[in-house]
Amino acid sequence: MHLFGTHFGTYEVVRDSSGQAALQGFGLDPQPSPIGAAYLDLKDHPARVLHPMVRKGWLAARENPEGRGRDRGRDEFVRINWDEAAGLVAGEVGRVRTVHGNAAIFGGSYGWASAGRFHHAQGQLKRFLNLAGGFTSAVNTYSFGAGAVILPHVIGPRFKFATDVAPSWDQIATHAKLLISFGGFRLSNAQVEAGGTGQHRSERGLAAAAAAGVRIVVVSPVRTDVPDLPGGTIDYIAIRPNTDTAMLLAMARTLLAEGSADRAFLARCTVGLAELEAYLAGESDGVVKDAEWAAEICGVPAATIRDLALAFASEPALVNAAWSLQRARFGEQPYWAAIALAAIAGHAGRPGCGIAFGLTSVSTVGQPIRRLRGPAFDQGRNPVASFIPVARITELLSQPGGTLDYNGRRLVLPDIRLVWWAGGNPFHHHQDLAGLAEAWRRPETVIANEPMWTATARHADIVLPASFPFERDDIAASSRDNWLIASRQVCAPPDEVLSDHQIMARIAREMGFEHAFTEGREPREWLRRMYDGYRAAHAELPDFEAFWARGYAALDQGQAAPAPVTPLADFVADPEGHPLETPSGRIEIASATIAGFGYDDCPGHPAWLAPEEWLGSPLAQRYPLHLLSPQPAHRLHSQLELAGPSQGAKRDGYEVVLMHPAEAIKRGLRDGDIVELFNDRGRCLAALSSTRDVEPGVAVLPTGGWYDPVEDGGALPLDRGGNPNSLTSSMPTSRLAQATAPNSCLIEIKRAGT
Ligand SMILES: Nc1nc2c(c(=O)[nH]1)N[C@H]1C(S)=C(S)[C@@H](COP(=O)(O)OP(=O)(O)OC[C@H]3O[C@@H](n4cnc5c(=O)[nH]c(N)nc54)[C@H](O)[C@@H]3O)O[C@H]1N2
Ligand SMILES: Nc1nc2c(c(=O)[nH]1)N[C@H]1C(S)=C(S)[C@@H](COP(=O)(O)OP(=O)(O)OC[C@H]3O[C@@H](n4cnc5c(=O)[nH]c(N)nc54)[C@H](O)[C@@H]3O)O[C@H]1N2
Ligand SMILES: [Mo]
Repeated sequence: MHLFGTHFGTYEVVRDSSGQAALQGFGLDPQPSPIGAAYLDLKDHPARVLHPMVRKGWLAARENPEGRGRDRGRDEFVRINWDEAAGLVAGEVGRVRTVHGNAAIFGGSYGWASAGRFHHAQGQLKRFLNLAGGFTSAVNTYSFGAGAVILPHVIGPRFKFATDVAPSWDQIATHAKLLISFGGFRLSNAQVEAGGTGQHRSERGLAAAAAAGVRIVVVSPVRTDVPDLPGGTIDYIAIRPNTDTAMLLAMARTLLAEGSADRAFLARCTVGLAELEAYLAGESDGVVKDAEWAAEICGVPAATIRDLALAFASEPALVNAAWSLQRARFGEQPYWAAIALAAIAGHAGRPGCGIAFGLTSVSTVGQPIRRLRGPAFDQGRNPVASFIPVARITELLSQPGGTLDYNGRRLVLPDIRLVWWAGGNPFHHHQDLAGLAEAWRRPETVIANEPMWTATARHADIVLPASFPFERDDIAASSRDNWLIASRQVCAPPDEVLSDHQIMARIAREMGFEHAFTEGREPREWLRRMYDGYRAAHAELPDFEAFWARGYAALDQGQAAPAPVTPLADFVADPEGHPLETPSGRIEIASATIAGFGYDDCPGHPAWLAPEEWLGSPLAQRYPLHLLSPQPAHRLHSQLELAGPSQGAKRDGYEVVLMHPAEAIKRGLRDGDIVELFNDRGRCLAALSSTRDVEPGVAVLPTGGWYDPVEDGGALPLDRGGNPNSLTSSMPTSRLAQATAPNSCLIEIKRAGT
């Protein structure tokens, strides 16, 4: 079977009588996504990068690195050939490492690139840079940056990733009676998994739980986070954005104060209850964190909070929080508070109960699949120790020699002279893009491997044309999915377009280490080697030839039912025999380690801290709308933005912002108006959809619109592409995780051109 693996899942390649290829959903996938089928729309798109290109101003200042970045992002490019490109790039890498040292090269290069594990752009770049002496790197993700730092403190490093925390859907359907989800279930997100999937099963898992009689309650500022499910109803509770921690704490306080806490469980499995209980009782600040207190903050009636808390404690129950909650200021807190609540109710570690983070945020959370180590391409070892938490890129570029607190350490920021990005789009994904653009002009050279003229490519000096995933052979796989896909080339790339592997090999040749980079292997041999390495741990898999001919392989296929998953079960059954990997060996409701860091933005137990930007802050007088920027339903971040589904979802060519009709009327706006969203950081355009799906005071603009700033005489540039990061703040979640916090952002909206 001829298959193509993408982050949206797997597609069958079909051809018409003239040989023209098209993609259709994989026959074994019960619910293929229509979005990934549009990949081939990009094949001949005019926005493709077809040749190596170099920025004019950079070339003119070639001999003088100082100030060379001044016009970066505003300049024109000229075409060069691959020999020239390889010479320029090798020359710069050589110069920078000799003059400034390898730490002056930033190769953190965050981004989703392709689902294929061999041609994954970052892996290729990092292997190359490691062989060249190393680079300053980045840790953690934009997706789960706060979660991945707080969870190891609270439940141990084994539970750093959301896929390892959630009970499986089958267990939830069988054992839970109540599922409360903060941030709900935005099902369009479950189409996606890094590395792809053979079978989409999340929506079915949720529907089966509802059909089995699990009562589901969604707490969210957006009604569409309640999906339409055949055979089940889901209750909706409207909440003010960023106030979930207050509600969770008030639920905890209710149980503790009203005799509904599972004290025996708490004594056996947790530490730190006394600190949290004292805080909730107001011993330190005189404020009792009860339901009435939270109601003022969240806009949820006190009786609703109290009733939900008591229901949660009285039956087998599970609390879920979407990943979006931790992509907000103090995003560590709602996760910590949710764990505390599940522990206070005594649910943690019980089958189908306890906690989950991101059921439906991506497709693998809640899947009953054993943890796998996907086939991996060897990146080598990075001898350079300097790194940033990934979302501190603006600080890194603008504050050489500065320091950054992070998870109990103090990092010193190196002086970055060369930035190389492959497979990511920081001018889509980072917050406060005007701030990034300014910091981005400081380095002497920026190189980008890109298939398309994205905003990042336009902000580079040397642009190297990379092939699309459908233009090469690869193996698509994800570490929490049982499918391996033989992702085979659909068509050849244009003449001067190379895969990232070929690009890096070409430059390695120029620098004299091509053989170390390729080890003399052709890509097909690399695929075989990766597959064989994986098969060594999974002997039931067929050999490479059989896998390649068949098009896929699936572990655990043919079993009557995949093994159910109940995280923390061993621990709860025997806390002494199976301690957690936390300092106490137990669930840390309060953490002496975190308290010891002395961070006022992340105290030693879960706490309500008011963000600088939320509907209750003074700034809301001037900017009275809370902007949320969820994941786009019709594309993957900025990828596929120019393909059919994403273009079709626009109105009059603009991204669509959602706002409540009462807010539209207040501003004299009507559905379909082209509006300007603005605050002190930026301005962008979108078409207004006036809808009761969002609560008053909230505006929703998905991510991924291509950043396209123009100078129109206003104080700040105007982004015509409707990228919410023209407005968001790059303030971190806290000093603990230093993670991204785009969901704490206040704005105002007015008719465009007024
Ligand atoms: N406001 C706001 N901002 C956010 C978020 C939010 O919730 N709100 N979410 C954040 C999150 S969770 C994430 S994960 C990030 C995502 O941010 P990114 O991962 O940076 O977004 P993508 O658009 O997937 O960028 C991938 C880039 O790789 C290119 N590419 C694709 N295939 C290849 C290849 O084979 N080779 C090369 N060289 N390039 C390739 C694509 O053209 C694209 O430009 O965004 C973050 N930004
Ligand atoms: N189609 C598609 N799917 C994707 C992606 C994509 O680009 N396209 N990206 C993937 C990636 S990289 C990631 S990390 C995941 C992200 O998965 P999530 O982080 O879970 O997704 P979001 O869409 O950002 O947010 C989900 C919902 O949270 C709600 N929400 C936001 N803020 C708050 C709040 O303060 N309180 C409450 N109660 N609710 C809130 C919003 O209404 C939103 O609909 O999605 C993945 N799935
Ligand atoms: Mo993400």
